Amino acid sequence: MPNRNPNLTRLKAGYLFPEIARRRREFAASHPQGERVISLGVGNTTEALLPHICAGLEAGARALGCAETYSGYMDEGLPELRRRISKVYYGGRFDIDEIFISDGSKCDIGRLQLLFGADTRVCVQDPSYPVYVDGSVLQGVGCKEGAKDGASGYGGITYLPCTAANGYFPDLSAIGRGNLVYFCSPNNPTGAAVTKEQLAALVGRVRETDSFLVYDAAYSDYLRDSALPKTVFEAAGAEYCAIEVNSFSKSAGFTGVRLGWTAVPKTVKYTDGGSLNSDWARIMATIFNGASNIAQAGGLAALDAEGLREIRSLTDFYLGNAALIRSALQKLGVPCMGGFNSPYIWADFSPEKSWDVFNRILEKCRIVTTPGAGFGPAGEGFVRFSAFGHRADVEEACLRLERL
Ligand code: PGU
Repeated sequence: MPNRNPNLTRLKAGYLFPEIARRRREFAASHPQGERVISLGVGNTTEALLPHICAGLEAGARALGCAETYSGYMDEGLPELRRRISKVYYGGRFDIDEIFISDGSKCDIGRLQLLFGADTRVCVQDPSYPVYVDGSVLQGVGCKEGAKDGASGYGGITYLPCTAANGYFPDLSAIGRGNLVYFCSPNNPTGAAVTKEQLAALVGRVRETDSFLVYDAAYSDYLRDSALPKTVFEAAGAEYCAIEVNSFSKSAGFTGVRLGWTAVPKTVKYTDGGSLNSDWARIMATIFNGASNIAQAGGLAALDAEGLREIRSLTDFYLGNAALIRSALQKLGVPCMGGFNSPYIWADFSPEKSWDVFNRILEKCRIVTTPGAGFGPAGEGFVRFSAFGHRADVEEACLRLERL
């Protein structure tokens, strides 16, 4: 038998969201009677697809049943979809071969680690979406250094604390030479969204240190404050140091349909002048065979005028949920971040430990949340509330929170 990949051994615990699902099942099994559990845990969309976008998917499926319009492998994606993404999200600045269609941004985040070797030092916002760290550890990042300090972090990873004390924007001087920097705005889990000035400073620091920036804009369609940047490419010079991942999951409700993209400008180069774009094309051609053509037909519908109106109304709905959760927590005197420009509310219960708060909310209110410690050391003491839920469930959850 071959040996187990040692990087798997280095992962500290199970992936966060299945662990939460496991605890929820355990709780339900030991409490068969009483109120049902409401999930405000994983950020999973709950509302039905809106009609125009759904019709796009249906048309995509029907086209496969007809000899004239049947299609098979699609490699990098439908040219028209790539053109539309460039137009809608980037003002048309990218050629279609700079937009790579994928089966979702999580999958791209996992794959893109192949671009950079295990010797790369990775910087992440702390707290942040756990895939940046877990994906890096799986690729061997930090394997030479070993664990940082037991419970609170990994070697090879620089944690950039984002807390109330620094306005949820990190100290950029911690980014060193040739680092790979992950940055997510609006942020999961804190809900913090960068300003234009902060983004310019971030891109400036990344360039000054010859680093790379992977910008995760999965929640950009939740931005309502028009002064806030919707993409990293609004910052001057980002086209030389950044790539952007994005998704239809949280905008069009495609969490189960699976469709996303990565924008990789041809102007982003390695230190030796090699092109990231051609390496990304090589990796995608080798280990990915294209997103579903049905999903891509849905994506095309999502990005025409009617589809964009539907995206707006769906994201408005979830933002409405976020406002309800935020005000219920504020009534209880719990300090909160997020909930505006973001579907997540980041609630401060410190000094109580995150998993203790998670258990207390589950037991007293029968609501599932996500413990902040699962997003990084600086998340300890917090829990994240997701605004993805049916309105009646969110209203019921808000009433139950009064029991805390
Ligand atoms: N990027 C960020 C910042 C995310 O929060 C998520 C989903 C993704 C990417 C993945 O999007 P896809 O395009 O659908 O692949 N985060 C959710 C779901 C949990 C998970 O493990 O992906 C969350 O609850 O944080």
